[in-house]
Amino acid sequence: MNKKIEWYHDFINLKYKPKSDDLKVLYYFEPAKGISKEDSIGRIASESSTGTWTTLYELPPRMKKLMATAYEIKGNFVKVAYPLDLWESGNAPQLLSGIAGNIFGMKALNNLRLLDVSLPQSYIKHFKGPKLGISGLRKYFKIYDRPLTGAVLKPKIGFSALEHTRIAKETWLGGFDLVKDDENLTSTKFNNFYKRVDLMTKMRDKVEKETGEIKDALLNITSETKEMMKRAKYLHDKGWKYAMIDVVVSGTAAVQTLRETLGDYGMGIHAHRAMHASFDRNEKHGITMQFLAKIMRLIGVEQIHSGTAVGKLVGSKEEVQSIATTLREKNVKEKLPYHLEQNWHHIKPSFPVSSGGLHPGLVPEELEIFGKDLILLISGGIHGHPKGTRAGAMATMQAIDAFNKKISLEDYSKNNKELAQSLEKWGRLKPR
Ligand code: CAP
Ligand code: MG
Repeated sequence: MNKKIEWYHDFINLKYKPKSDDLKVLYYFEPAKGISKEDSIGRIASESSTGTWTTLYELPPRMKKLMATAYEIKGNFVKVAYPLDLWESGNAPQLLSGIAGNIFGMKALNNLRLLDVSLPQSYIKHFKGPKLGISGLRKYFKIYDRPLTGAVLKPKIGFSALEHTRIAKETWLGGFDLVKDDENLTSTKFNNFYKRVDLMTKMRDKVEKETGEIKDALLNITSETKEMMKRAKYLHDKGWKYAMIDVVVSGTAAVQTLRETLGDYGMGIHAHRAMHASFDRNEKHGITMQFLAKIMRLIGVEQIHSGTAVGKLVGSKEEVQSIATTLREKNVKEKLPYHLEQNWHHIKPSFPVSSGGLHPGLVPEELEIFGKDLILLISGGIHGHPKGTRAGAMATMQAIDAFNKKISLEDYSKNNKELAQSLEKWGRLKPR
């Protein structure tokens, strides 16, 4: 019985120096009881590349060159290098099926977390990245000195298309740039997508004329892929700059397809991340939000929800800042355990989106965390303003002004009554 039945250890070589066109992945791992570190690491590298659970009768010579190599182990962290030839050009789902696939379910591992991937130029050159990028969007809106602002209608779903449009008008007239659909609002009996777009288009034109400002909306096209393409065209025909997609539930393949479609129209994607917390919330297992953000920037969304640190949903300050770094910077330096180095080459930056439980009193802290290159979504926090949506949006814009002028909200609110009313209701509350 001393015949070799496994070849997992063939996937470990601590002397290996990754090649410049290798893909490198950082994992956190915890072996199951009775399994050594080497046995679990070998399984990670094997199952995510060319391996199987046992030795085989024959292997073509090519196989050696395609195997992944675990090359650095520090405590419970391991780095694995993957040869470029293992990967199909421009195929995001295939990458996930490998480095984020079966390995999460292996019995030999109690926990496994994919923290980050470092992608070589030879891999990213097959992806387009964002169509417009932060500077393209700023140029479109002619806004350079503050975050772009927006609000989701609340409650989430239930308004008719007409009611929806009336609230949108108030949001825009309060000074916001964007009005956003909620993640579970698509096209329903009581609020048909096409009707909503028709009414919103008329209202946008009216408000733009009245204010002289550029107004847009994040209308949710999430659906079966061909229907998404149809909805994208409809938005383009009506002159919208964005389409919104729930990117996790739609999947990377659909997002890639829509990046092509929308890119041809000169439009950008707003990426909502509904369902992300099912795989990124457990700190020991699953996939980080930062990794998801990286894949989405690669495919080419203009902006993606990144958490707030101070609002109602999970995500620490370090975590949201690491997501923002991945999305916005050209040359990311390694910062363990958050991210590996990444040179983005031709790929433009994307905006982080902060949303969830925000209100004007939290604006200074949020801008301190993210800086101004941000999409700031304040929803319940404007529609719940004591004087209504328009006053809530005004209070938010006043809070941004105060921050930019380095004046405290309390002082600024002396001459800005909407901000004063907002502070009276919520103060600096951090909702849970
Ligand atoms: C925010 C929101 C967003 C979440 C998404 C909601 O509403 O519309 O979907 O912010 O979370 O439904 O909760 P409020 P994240 O501003 O009224 O809380 O950005 O973390 O992905
Ligand atoms: Mg929502």
